[in-house]
Amino acid sequence: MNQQVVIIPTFNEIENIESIINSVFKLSTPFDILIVDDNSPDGTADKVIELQSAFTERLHLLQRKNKKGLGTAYIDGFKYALDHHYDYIFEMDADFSHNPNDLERLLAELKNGTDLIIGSRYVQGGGFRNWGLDRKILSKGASYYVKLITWMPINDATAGFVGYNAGVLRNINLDSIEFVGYAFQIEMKYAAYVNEFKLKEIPITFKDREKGQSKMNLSIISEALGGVLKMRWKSFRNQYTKTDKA
Ligand SMILES: Nc1nc2c(ncn2[C@@H]2O[C@H](COP(=O)(O)OP(=O)(O)OP(=O)(O)O)[C@@H](O)[C@H]2O)c(=O)[nH]1
Ligand SMILES: [Mg+2]
Repeated sequence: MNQQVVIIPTFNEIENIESIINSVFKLSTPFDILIVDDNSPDGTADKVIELQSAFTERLHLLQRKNKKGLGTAYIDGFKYALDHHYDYIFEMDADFSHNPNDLERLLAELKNGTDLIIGSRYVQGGGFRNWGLDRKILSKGASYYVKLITWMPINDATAGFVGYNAGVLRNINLDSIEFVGYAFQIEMKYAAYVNEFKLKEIPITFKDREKGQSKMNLSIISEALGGVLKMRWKSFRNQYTKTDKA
């Protein structure tokens, strides 16, 4: 019965929340939405609760008490999605950097047998709109660095617009995923890769947030630098693999 769900983590996204929800529900394919909010002081969750009366069955909300980072928000969201038996589970930002209209293209790839589909800025046809040169250099640099250390054949390792076949999330060891920022995105792809799931990139155009505050900071970068080395070590020790595969 349940099919696809888009998980959107939020922290202070009051300026985007209503329009991002409406943009997903406007699609001709029915996607459910799960908002994972970390007690945003701007009242993002209250707005979601208000909208739930219009979209009763399809709009879900997980409220966490404190700001605990994007990575753990997704892990909690994945567990919720698996408990609710969704077949296809997506990650998307609330700030319109990812275009909700691309969800249908991503879903089609999962239905065609890809296990983890990546909306990629670094394949033919992909790119950016209005992103600063500093962020571009950082993102591209991170991707080269990840390839150098992990040998994972993915061009956009930090991409946050991705979809999973539920089997991926059931079979990788979610409890071993420890990172919270860009490194979280890398770690999820790497865990799927070392478990021999089929990863694929299709082009998307990423655009800078127009509304709301950026949450980018230096600790996110330093986490990724050391984190990628640690991931390599964890994979040697088989920590991304479940011993009791479903
Ligand atoms: N629940 C939760 N969501 C978060 C947290 N940090 C960021 N987010 C959300 O995760 C998504 C991506 O975060 P962004 O702040 O857009 O990160 P970014 O794209 O690297 O940087 P900017 O767009 O410049 O802000 C957005 O929907 C945020 O609201 C957090 O600690 N908890
Ligand atoms: Mg953003």
